[in-house]
Amino acid sequence: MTEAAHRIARVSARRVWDSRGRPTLEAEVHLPGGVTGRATAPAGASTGRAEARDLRDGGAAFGGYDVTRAVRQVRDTIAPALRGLDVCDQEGLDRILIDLDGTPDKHRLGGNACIAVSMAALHAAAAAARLPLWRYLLGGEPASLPLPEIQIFGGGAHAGRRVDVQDFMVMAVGAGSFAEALDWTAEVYRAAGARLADAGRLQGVADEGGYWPAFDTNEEGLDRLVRAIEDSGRIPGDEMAISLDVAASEFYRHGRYHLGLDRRVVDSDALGDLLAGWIDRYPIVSVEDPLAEDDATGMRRFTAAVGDRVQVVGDDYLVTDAARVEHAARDAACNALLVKPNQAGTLTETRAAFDAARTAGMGTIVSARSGETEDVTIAHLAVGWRAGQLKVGSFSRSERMAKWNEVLRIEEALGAAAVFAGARPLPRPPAP
Ligand code: 2PG
Ligand code: MG
Repeated sequence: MTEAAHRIARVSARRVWDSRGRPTLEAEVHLPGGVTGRATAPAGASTGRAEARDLRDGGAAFGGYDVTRAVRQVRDTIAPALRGLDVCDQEGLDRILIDLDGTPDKHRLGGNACIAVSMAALHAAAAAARLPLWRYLLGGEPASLPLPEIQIFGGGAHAGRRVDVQDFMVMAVGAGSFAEALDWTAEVYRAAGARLADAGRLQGVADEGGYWPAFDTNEEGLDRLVRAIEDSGRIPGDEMAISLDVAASEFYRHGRYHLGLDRRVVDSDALGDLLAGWIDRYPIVSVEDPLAEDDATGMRRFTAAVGDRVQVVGDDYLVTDAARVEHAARDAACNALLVKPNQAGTLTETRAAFDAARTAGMGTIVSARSGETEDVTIAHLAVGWRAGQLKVGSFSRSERMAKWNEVLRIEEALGAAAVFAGARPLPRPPAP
């Protein structure tokens, strides 16, 4: 492959539709000889305030979510700037996007335009090297398959605030392979649905495919998870553990936490105590955004109280930002990073946050957004960057299953070389 074959010939963008039926931006990077990379921007619902901003049209059409302005930015501003550049120089390309945008939150070009182009360029570079993306990223390093974190019940902003906790998830900490982790989760998902149906409470699914949380209290979600794990024939804790995304910024107002379902307004310490009580009583191994993005004291206190036993994940709190990760590591405000490329806006910045977490000894969880498409880039990033975990939503709806299925294919391609991270990335691996 000659140098010329790596020079970007054309960058294009179009509007496609995401899993919520909203417009989103898809970018393509074309190289000479028909080699192409393509990627689609995902979109969050419970977004951190310091995330990269999507560029949306506003107005009446499609609820204001249209992306024609972002598509135009790719066509008129980004494409001419990238033409002729070496597609393998991801950092150089991303630097141009950052400089062209010139704002701290990428609102001029749009975080959606930037991340789609950044990921499309990576796909094109891998295609030019004639390698699957995960293998291109590994660059000869041994692969590691992430422990999946899979939602069973959806809540919070993904279920009309029906319950306060956003994600009730399971992690197959006792599974021996990625494929086995999915087998076990499929049975838990089925068992949870069967119980809800028996109780006359099966009311469809939330945004990420987890069952709609027709619960009387937040804690009922935990009870139902444990029963579903047992019904599926797995041992709660040893084989199948629980993980929560509290997404607490969503119900934090004026320094207090408003638990709508439980009809309680609590302060930071009380919410921390409530969650610590759940950790004592249920086989919970991971809690994401236990306190709000502005509640650094609460995050520090919570991590000091339970961080030796459970993973405390920063999502809204860290927004995939290297400086924030370094700060949180110094403060011991959490011990794991949720890695969402569109929070950063380019892959280079995403990777910087990832590396900062790894250097600080923090866990790494590559994550999808609640608004997704069939794009499977994050499955490749998780394997290619050797992340400890992968969070994609539930075990239904094809925008979710596309990612799980992609990792299955990678595991199969690795054959005997496949090493599964299992529970190793977690602070307290359960006894075998
Ligand atoms: C999260 C994500 C995925 P959203 O909070 O971790 O569950 O949700 O994409 O809406 O931010
Ligand atoms: Mg989250």
